[in-house]
Amino acid sequence: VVAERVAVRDLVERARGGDPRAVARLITLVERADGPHREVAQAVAGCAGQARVIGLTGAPGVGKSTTASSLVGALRSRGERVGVLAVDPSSPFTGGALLGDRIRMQAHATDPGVYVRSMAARGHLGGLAVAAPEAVRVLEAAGCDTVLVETVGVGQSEVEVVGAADTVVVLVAPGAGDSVQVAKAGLLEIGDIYVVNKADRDGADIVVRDLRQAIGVAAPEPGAWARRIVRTTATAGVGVDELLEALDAHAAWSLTSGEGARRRAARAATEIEALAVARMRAELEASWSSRGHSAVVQELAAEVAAGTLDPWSAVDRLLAVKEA
Ligand SMILES: Nc1nc2c(ncn2[C@@H]2O[C@H](COP(=O)(O)OP(=O)(O)OP(=O)(O)O)[C@@H](O)[C@H]2O)c(=O)[nH]1
Ligand SMILES: [Mg+2]
Repeated sequence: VVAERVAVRDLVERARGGDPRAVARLITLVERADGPHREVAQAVAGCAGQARVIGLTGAPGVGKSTTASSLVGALRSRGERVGVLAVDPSSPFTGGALLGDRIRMQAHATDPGVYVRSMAARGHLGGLAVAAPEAVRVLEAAGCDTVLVETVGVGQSEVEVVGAADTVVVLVAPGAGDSVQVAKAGLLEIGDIYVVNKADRDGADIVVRDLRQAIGVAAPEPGAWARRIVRTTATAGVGVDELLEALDAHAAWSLTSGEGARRRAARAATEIEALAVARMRAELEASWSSRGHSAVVQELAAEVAAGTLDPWSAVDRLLAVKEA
């Protein structure tokens, strides 16, 4: 453990100095969560809140990675250091997303001011709700001014991960079913900025009109953030300046309104709760397995299946076994 602590401190030091391999190694430690991840957490805790975290979400293929890549370009020309996390909650592997993102991020592949990384859940305690913000802190420790978090897909856990960002960007594009998907996934509630990408295609106007209607941009409450809709053609870099301007406006509003601080606290609360529940579950399972609980579960299950016991009472008995 002592050796690991020293190694972690050394890694964090190298990450601070901008060594991309050290950053990659630290994120792997965070992601796997079976080594000195607590040392990593302690070492980078002080860096919390140093970067602005921008979440990008939307249906598969809508243009998140392409948009992220052009944003990276714009932020780099301001001299910022940028991190990109592509998060795939549904996959245990850092697989498919990575390949496409590597291609789309190729323009930045040799830029030492850009870190691109894919992450999957991989059985982390508390899942990506814990691992993703920890990885963000690693990137903050590495001196990133902005971290872009892109999720693959639009399921519940994606919304959770991206919803924890300082600014949430929801992307839509002309194409059948897309606005339906957005509405279904609850993305109409979480977006601070809506990007209608692929504006070079037919139907972009209709998407803008539908969105405007759906999110009611016309009438924000006094002092509230007026949600914006930005059109982009990410492949050509068109609209990226407007997107960046909207992002800056939201960052400024977050600061003056106190919403930024509120979100960060909420994000930390989510992390703590996810970790606590995961730890309790692990402790419970460990205690059960040491008491042969699977036999007890099987007995109870037989009774529930036979209709001689209800599942609530079965749990009462199961927990009584644990506490006994
Ligand atoms: N015509 C057009 N095509 C675009 C635009 N933006 C992205 N694309 C294309 O759409 C495809 C998907 O783009 P990505 O950026 O990978 O989309 P994504 O949302 O990251 O996709 P996943 O990560 O797989 O969910 C690629 O072939 C892009 O070249 C655009 O503005 N116009
Ligand atoms: Mg992508």
